[in-house]
Amino acid sequence: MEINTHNAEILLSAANKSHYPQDELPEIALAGRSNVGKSSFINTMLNRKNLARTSGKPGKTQLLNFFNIDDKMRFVDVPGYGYARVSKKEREKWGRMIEEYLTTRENLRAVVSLVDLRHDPSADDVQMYEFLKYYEIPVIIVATKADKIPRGKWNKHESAIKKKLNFDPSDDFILFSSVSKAGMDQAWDAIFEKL
Ligand SMILES: Nc1nc2c(ncn2[C@@H]2O[C@H](COP(=O)(O)OP(=O)(O)OP(=O)(O)O)[C@@H](O)[C@H]2O)c(=O)[nH]1
Ligand SMILES: [Mg+2]
Repeated sequence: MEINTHNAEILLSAANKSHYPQDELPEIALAGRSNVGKSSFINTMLNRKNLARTSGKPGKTQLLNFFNIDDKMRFVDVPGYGYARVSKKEREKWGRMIEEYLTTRENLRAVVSLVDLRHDPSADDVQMYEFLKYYEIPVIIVATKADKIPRGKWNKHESAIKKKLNFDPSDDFILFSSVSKAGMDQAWDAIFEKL
């Protein structure tokens, strides 16, 4: 399939199923802790500065944001988890929204699950990975902010993350940076493979 990845636009934002696009286009969802770099990942992959809005302020993305890519596929930016300053009620609302999408969406082909290369995965990161494995949703782990770690230490950090996640070696694991664009081609290869 030929996809012009530069031909991208925000399509719509949805809080629940009734607002999802109604067609058969394959979707790749982005999951990860608030501030891990999901929106930056989308911008980098699509070669755009601020298509998916990013900020230093965590909790910026609050709905499911669907991005149309060349009328052939979509990215779905999912609000981050683990942001401390949200109420229990908001957390529950978030949980229902993301669970509904991940467990019922037939268009979903894979989840790009982002973790921060600098740190051990959080309990929420581990839970997300276990959730995706449980529902047999194909997962691509992207360890982001690799530019903040010297290359000589990448392996050590990768091993620590894999261990903590109980990583399944049949899944993809990609070291990524939105600053240097390291891992971008590999990430596209992994995504195209899932479509
Ligand atoms: N150095 C570096 N900074 C990054 C990278 N990716 C993201 N950032 C920065 O991290 C901060 C958060 O990035 P976002 O892309 O907004 O994170 P998010 O996961 O979409 O956050 P929420 O929408 O709150 O869930 C921003 O200041 C980004 O510039 C990266 O690869 N390297
Ligand atoms: Mg975001």
